[in-house]
Amino acid sequence: MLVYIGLGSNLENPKVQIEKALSALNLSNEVTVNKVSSFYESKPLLDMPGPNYINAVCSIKTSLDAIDLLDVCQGIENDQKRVREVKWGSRTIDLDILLYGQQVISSERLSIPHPEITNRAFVLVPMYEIDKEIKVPILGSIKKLIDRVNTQDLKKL
Ligand code: PH2
Ligand code: MG
Ligand code: MG
Repeated sequence: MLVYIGLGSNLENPKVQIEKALSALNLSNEVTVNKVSSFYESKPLLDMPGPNYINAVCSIKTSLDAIDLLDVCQGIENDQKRVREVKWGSRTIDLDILLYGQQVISSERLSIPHPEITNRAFVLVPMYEIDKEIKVPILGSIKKLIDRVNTQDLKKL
């Protein structure tokens, strides 16, 4: 299965946090990191207080089902000492499963495609960078989605 994962961090050396998470993903059983986007910097959403974020997207190949992959992602978040306090608050690392093949999943723990995908330039732009032909189930082509967001405040590093 080809899966897209969004990575984000705004604490404790964000670039290193993202690098660490990418190696941890690649070292996980049944996960191979395929492509990795550039890193992008942006302000926290909704003018939340806190340092700027670094975001990136990777594609992986995996034989894990979506829930087992979520466990892997949350294990990595825990290993990198993520603390869950406020919703959308600052974090050392966030791993979001954006797309799981062309599957649509709506369960208590997982919503795929990731429900916020359409609003977030820091997700759409790196996705488009690694694969210009992505089709997001229900929502349409990555190209069409990108045309609808403001990409001006996103800085490619
Ligand atoms: N993630 C959030 C909240 N706000 N802002 C930016 N720029 N990048 C993020 O990854 C991000 C955010 C919660 O997941
Ligand atoms: Mg997130
Ligand atoms: Mg998350």
